[in-house]
Amino acid sequence: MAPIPSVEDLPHLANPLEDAKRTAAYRAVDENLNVETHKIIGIGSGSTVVYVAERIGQYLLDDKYTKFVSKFICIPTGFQSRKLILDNGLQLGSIEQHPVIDIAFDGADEVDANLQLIKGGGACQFQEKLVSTSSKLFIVVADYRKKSPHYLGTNWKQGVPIEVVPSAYVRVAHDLENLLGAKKAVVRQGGSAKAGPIVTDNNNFIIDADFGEIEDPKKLNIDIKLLVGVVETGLFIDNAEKAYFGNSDGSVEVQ
Ligand code: ABF
Repeated sequence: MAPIPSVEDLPHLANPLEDAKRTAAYRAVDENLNVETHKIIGIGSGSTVVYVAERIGQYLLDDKYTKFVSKFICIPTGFQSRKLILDNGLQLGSIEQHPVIDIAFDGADEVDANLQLIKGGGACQFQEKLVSTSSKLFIVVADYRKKSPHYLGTNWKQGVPIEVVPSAYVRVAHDLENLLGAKKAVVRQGGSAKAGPIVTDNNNFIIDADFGEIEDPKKLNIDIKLLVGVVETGLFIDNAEKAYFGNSDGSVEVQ
């Protein structure tokens, strides 16, 4: 079996952005996954976490780690995540069987200076928050575009994703704009105009609410959660332990 290639020895990928994502993800796994003590692993959604699953799969191919890694049980955050786990030869488990997770890795849409996150651009934020908040250790993996030196909402302009009960989406949009001051709150549509609103894995709708720059995401998260019809927000507050940002020059910043 081949030893695990070190990140530095890997040939660069043709696309520098993919290279940045892979470097961040590989470093995050190598520096945080303890193959002897971590057994239950949360695997998130998005394009960067693809490289997390790939890296963990590489541990399976190295004699030194095989007996540990073969015991890993990976908890998905949605259909794409389930496929990632299976495609990399890892064991698939469920959050019902394993409500306490040892370590979880996931992407983010934006990370502020206090490690507060906006997630849910991919419409999986309920499952993602269920996994990340069930995990003793939650590590974010992202490329340099996701790091915001200031407030949430500085770089991510698509708004805060909010999962809502379908019958309440008009009421929630109204309350977001009229009670919480959102500039606009729009239900997320499917690929074509005829498709209608997208439906999440939990059969709910997503509203994207534009609050501009968010100075107090902790308070906003609570205010949104209190609205009737809201299932979950894409504001992940005091949840991430660390964030790994891959840069286009191959370096990685750890926050
Ligand atoms: C997921 O990662 C979502 O929360 C988020 O929208 C997505 C972004 O990830 P990437 O930039 O890696 O595609 O967890």
